[in-house]
Amino acid sequence: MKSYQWMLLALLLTLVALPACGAATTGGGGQPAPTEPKEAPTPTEPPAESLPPTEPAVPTEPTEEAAVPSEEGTAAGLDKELSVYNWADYIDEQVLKDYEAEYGVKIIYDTYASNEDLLAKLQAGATGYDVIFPSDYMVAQMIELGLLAEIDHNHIPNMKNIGAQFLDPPFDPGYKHCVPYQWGATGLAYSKKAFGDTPPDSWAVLYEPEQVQKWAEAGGVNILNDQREVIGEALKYLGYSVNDTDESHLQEAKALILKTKPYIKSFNSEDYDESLLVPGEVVLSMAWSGDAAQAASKTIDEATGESDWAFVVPKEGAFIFQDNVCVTATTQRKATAEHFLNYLLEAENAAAITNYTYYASPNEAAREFINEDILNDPGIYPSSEIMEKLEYGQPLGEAIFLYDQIWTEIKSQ
Ligand code: N2P
Repeated sequence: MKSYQWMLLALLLTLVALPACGAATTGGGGQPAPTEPKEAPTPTEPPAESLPPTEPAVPTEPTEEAAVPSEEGTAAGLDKELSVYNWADYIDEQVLKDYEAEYGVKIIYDTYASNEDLLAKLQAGATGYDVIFPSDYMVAQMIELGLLAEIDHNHIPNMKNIGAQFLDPPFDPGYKHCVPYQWGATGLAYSKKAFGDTPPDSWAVLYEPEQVQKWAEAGGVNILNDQREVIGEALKYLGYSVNDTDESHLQEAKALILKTKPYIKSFNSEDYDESLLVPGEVVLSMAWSGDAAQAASKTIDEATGESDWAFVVPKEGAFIFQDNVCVTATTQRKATAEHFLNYLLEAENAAAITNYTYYASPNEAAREFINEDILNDPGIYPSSEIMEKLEYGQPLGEAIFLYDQIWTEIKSQ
């Protein structure tokens, strides 16, 4: 482990050792903090299974057998609540409601805008979350920081639904801590009306000041509120890797972003499709593939069948991401969390999620339930030619501090 990671780990261990009442007040986004059921206060470290059985009245983690619901579909052995922390606008909430209704488990749901926000929340001592959805590089980083629990695949038989090419990712070999959720790419969402005959094909529309100024004046420009994305795509535009850690390259990227920033209307990665793209509050946005496709699907002109929004991966390339569902190291409801992961991997549920979010699914068995127009959309399932230009994020090591510093400067100027 590198020195900065030891520092983070030490900080984390100090924070998770704080009393549960403090930790229960860390909910984000103005939403209620996830709380433990009253009769089961959050134990502090070490985990419940290694504590001496001092208080028989306090329910401990359900046993393996008890976690499996009976054939009548009762929720025998499952916890009363499960705290789920996901990206904004990244699930069909009906799937959550169905789970609650079917198993009697109340889902406490909260959302975040970026991997870095998720990490910051956990490192600030939020021990109440059971299930989280980090991307590839963040899974690797969280494993190294001890933030994820190992899961028992005997409890997740629906892994059989996952395509073979997704089963052994480099960021979590053998998927010991997570299961795959959805994947996508980053690119440009643009208004077809505004761009007309000359659709964008390069990050230059966002990173060259005179170009972004033009689109700012034509109706507004949004970029994702995500440091890896904004810095990474600038690096890509400059011909470097999205994972570059060379300080001079990062300074070049920063200079580029600072020059274009005055023309950026908003940094929004949470509800930009719904609040900016669909109502035409902007004409151009850095966007994740599914969000762009969602906006496109919601702006189809009934008369022409044409949508207002289109999506393109710029010719310089961009991020590709594999998002995952993982169990936190601090969970006290691991069996329920695994049960929920397994539920998300049921073919119909995975399909319902993709049919709602418009992100690509690694779930092979779900394909037959996914809408044809989604399966055939090259913005959602890119061609092999586009795939070659996409690059997965990697953990940045010590360069994380430089990225943080650059991001703070960008956001504060
Ligand atoms: C959906 C969030 C997509 C997750 N709004 C990007 N990794």
